[in-house]
Amino acid sequence: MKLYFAPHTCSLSPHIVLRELGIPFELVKVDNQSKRTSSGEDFLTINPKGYVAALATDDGEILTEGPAIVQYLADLKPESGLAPANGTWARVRLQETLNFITSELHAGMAPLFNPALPVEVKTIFIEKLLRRLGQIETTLAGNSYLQGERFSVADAYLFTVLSWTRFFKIDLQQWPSIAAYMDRIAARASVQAALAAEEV
Ligand SMILES: N[C@@H](CCC(=O)N[C@@H](CS)C(=O)NCC(=O)O)C(=O)O
Repeated sequence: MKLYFAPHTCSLSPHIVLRELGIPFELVKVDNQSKRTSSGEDFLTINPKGYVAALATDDGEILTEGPAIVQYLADLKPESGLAPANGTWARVRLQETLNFITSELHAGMAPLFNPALPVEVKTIFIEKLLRRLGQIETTLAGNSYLQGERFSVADAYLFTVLSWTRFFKIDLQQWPSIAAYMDRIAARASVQAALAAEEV
């Protein structure tokens, strides 16, 4: 199994999940500007969409799209509890949450990285993001993790995306439950190992 990643990006989420599961894998760094891997491969031949994360599975598939990758990985080891069984309401709720993170938070934040975005447009995106963070705060006020009292793949993804708020000077301390949650997730061995491995 190979995970194509770029530091400080959404590929951190499947990276954390791989470490949570204890599945052997190889990390392959991608330069998102040149679209070359660290060994000089043309990344566009691996993922023609040109973005991380991409997972090369042991049976020869290339899987892209973070929410699909983390669910595929969790299902390799159902006993991990990182995703509830398919066909249950708990799984549908997990998918609902992953979709919220990907479409409302991840896609809502992505334009803010564009230095050409006019400040008025940036303000509109930030205002919407702040409303969404308020909704996350409400969820986390009564739960240690997004799906209740158990860490799931959605937490790996939310942690990843919320860590970008530092680039936009959004102080997470204004939401006490989110701030405590970020500390809780950051303390996990999988997260610390993933962050350290991505800095090499
Ligand atoms: N829909 C994709 C989006 C992936 C994505 O936005 N990847 C970013 C990093 S967070 C990237 O590699 N961007 C480089 C590019 O689009 O050229 C997913 O959810 O996995």
